[in-house]
Amino acid sequence: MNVRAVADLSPAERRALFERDAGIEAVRGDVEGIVDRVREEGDVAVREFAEEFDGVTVGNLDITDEAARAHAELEDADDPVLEAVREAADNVRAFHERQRPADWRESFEGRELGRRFRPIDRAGVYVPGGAAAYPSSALMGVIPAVVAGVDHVSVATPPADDPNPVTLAAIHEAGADAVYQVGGAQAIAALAYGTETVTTVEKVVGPGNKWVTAAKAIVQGDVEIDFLAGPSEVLVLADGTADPEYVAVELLAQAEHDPNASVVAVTDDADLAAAVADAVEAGVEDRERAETVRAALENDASGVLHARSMSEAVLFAEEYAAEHLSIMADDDEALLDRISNAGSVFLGPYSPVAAGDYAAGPNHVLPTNGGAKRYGGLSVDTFLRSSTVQRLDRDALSEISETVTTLAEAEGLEAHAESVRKRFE
Ligand code: HSO
Ligand code: ZN
Repeated sequence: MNVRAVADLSPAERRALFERDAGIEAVRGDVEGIVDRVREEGDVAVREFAEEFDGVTVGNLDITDEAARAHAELEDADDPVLEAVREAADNVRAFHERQRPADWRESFEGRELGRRFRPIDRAGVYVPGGAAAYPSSALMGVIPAVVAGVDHVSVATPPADDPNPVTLAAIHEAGADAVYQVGGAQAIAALAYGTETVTTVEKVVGPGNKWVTAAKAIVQGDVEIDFLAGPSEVLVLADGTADPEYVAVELLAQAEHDPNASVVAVTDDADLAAAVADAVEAGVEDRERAETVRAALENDASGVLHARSMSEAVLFAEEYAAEHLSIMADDDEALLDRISNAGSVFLGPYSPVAAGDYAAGPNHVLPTNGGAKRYGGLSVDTFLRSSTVQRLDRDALSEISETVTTLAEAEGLEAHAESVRKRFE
């Protein structure tokens, strides 16, 4: 990796860094065809796509009992991976329980006003399988829905001849009510529109590849979705006090997710920048997923950048709006004060992104592609909706009656005005 100066980035280089996208346009046409077929033909289409794309002949699409069995088997074997799943689940649950908003009622001069939060009835969580089987994503998708009080949480995960028992066990541990073996765009369509086997849901969430993401873009509107998530990203904001090895391992870690992952370090210290670039280079070769890592590092949206000041570095970070922002600097809290655009922030040398990816508690389903400028990651709120409540007594209505009737008449809505006056005849 060579070091580039933020100030010298060309417009094209800036665009590559700041205008990342999930790459769904290239597959949108194909995905539309898949979604339509599932919508029209239900289980038959889902089975055909499983043969075609996953190379699996599926029997029953509903594998809820298999997930429970996988969990029980790991439990019987005292498998340490199940123990890790449980510990991670406990931390994620505890963090999300703190997010449950309380209903409130307050009196504003006789107007009693309030807000109440209710979970949606049914949520669908996509859990990737195949090459990127992530039991951790099962926890991150299902637990907030369960904590929110969603009545029926279903999970779709790709079919396999030998399904990953840890993923199934994590889905069960997280508390899913139904598990279906269906993957890709067809899974999103099945959750959105329902099939003979798959129950329709109000909201579909969870990360996936570009086919999954394109399907979410297509069904959006007919059902709610969380957001369109692209490949993983990390931005490390560091000053001269940071350990270059720690910065480098953050870049290498998220780079192993995807050849299209974006990994960036930005610092005001030229020596640190050079040391990070060297440490990244030194760290690639002996990696198991060296090819993926190498591709991600060579991505136009990745790099080691030298800023003229920490202020310039902060401005860069704000514009980048990273999924994960790691701050390794002397006064990290002062830098954090100046940051608004980040999916999740990791402060200090002992908060690697991997801690949050698995077990610290916060969610790892986060906005990518600059989405952090507009919304936050998965949370309990994702599965709630709110209603407002109002009760006015006679005096309170009288107090605002003039305002209401004046505005109603200004809008030409005479019956609105009358509905208020009637109360005082
Ligand atoms: N870093 C990913 C989540 C993940 N990491 C799952 C490991 N497993 C989200 O961008
Ligand atoms: Zn990760």
